[in-house]
Amino acid sequence: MEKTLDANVLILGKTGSGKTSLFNYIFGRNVYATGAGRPVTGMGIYEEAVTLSPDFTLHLYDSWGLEADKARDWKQLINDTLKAHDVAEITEWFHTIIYCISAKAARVEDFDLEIIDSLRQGGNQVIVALTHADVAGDPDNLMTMLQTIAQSGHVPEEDILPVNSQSKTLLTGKKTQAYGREAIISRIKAGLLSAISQKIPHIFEEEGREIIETWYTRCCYRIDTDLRKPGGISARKEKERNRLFTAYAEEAQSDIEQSYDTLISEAYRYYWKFCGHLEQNPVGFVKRPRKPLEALRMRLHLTDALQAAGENIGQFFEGLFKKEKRTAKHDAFAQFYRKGLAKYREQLYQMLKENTSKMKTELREYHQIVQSPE
Ligand SMILES: Nc1nc2c(ncn2[C@@H]2O[C@H](COP(=O)(O)OP(=O)(O)OP(=O)(O)O)[C@@H](O)[C@H]2O)c(=O)[nH]1
Ligand SMILES: [Mg+2]
Repeated sequence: MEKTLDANVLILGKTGSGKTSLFNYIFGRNVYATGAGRPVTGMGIYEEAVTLSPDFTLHLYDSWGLEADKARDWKQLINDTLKAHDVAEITEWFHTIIYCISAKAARVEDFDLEIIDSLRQGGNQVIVALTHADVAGDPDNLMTMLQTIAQSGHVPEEDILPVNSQSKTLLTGKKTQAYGREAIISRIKAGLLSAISQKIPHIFEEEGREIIETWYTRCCYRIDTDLRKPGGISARKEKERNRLFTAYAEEAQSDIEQSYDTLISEAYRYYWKFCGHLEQNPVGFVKRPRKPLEALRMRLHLTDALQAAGENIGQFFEGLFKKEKRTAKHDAFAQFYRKGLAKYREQLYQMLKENTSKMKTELREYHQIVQSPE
C-alpha cells in the first residue's frame, strides 16, 4: 500500500491579500515574487510540492488574485479550475482551499463571504487565513472578523486562522515573528477525511444529474425524429419507443450505479491509506475500518409507469386531431410525451437526491468510525 499522503491545497483571495507570501511561508522559502502596490501574481494557477515529512506531501497552488474590475474573469478561472479537479480520483482534488482575507483593513467584505460560501456549497473544505495579522491593530479586530466569517461564510471557527507570513524588523526596531504555519498545516491534515465525506456526495450528485439530463435529451431527440416519420404515432412505433426509453433508462441507472461504486471504492481506498498513514505515526484514536462500504443500488422502476403513459396514446391523438394538420397533431403528441418524460426526470432527480443523502450518511458514519476512540 502506498504510504505517502498527498494533499492539494489551493490558495485564493483578492490581489494583495498575501497569497504568495503565505505560499512562500508554508513552503519555507521564496518560490514566487510578492509585492505591494499592484497585482503581482499573473493570471493562472501555480503549483509547487513541499514534502513536509517522509509520508506527507503538500502540493500548494498559488493563484491569480481577484481584482475588483476583473471579477468575472476571475470567477471563470476559479470555476474552470475547480471543475477540472472535481473528478472521481481523490488524488486530483483540491482537498483544501485556503481563502486569504487581509486583516489589515479589519473588515470583511460581502464579496469574500459569498465566494467562501459558494466554495463550501461546492463541497470544498475551506480554511480562511486572516493574513497580515501582525498589522491588524487591536486584537478585537481579529476576533470581530473571525465571528463575521464564521456566521456568514459558514466556516467553523477552528478553520479561521490568523497568520503573519513574514518576520520583519519594523522601523521602530521591533521584530515581528511569522506565525500561523503549523496551525494551518494541522487543519489541512485534520480536514482531509471530512473533505472526502463532503466532496464525494457532491461529485456523485453532479455526475448523476448529468446522466439523467442525457437520458432526457436522448428520449426527446428520439421523439422529435420518430414522430416525423410516416406512421410515427402508430401503436407499434409507440411500443418500440417505450422499449427504447426503458433501455435508455436502464443504461442511465447502470451509469449512476457505476458512478456510485467508483466513488465509494475510491473513498474506501483513501480511508485505508489515511489509516495506514496514521498508524505509522501513532495518534492513538484511529481504528481501521472493519468492512468495506456496501454500494447502494438505485432502483428506478421507470419502465411500467412510462409504458402505461405511452401505450396507445397515439390512437387517442389520432382521433382528437383528425382534422388538424399533420404537424399540429405531431406537436401535440410530442408535447404530451415530453411532459411525461419531464415527470419521470423529476422522479429520477428525487431518487438521486435520496441516494446522495444516504451516501452522505454512510460516509459520515464511516468517517466517525475511523476517528472514534477504541
Ligand atoms: N506585515 C505583513 N505583510 C504581509 C503579510 N503577507 C503579505 N504581506 C505583504 O503584503 C503585500 C502583498 O503580498 P502578496 O503575497 O504579494 O499578495 P498576493 O495576494 O499574492 O497578491 P497578488 O499576487 O497581486 O494577487 C506584500 O507587500 C507583502 O510583503 C503579512 O502576513 N504581514
Ligand atoms: Mg501573488
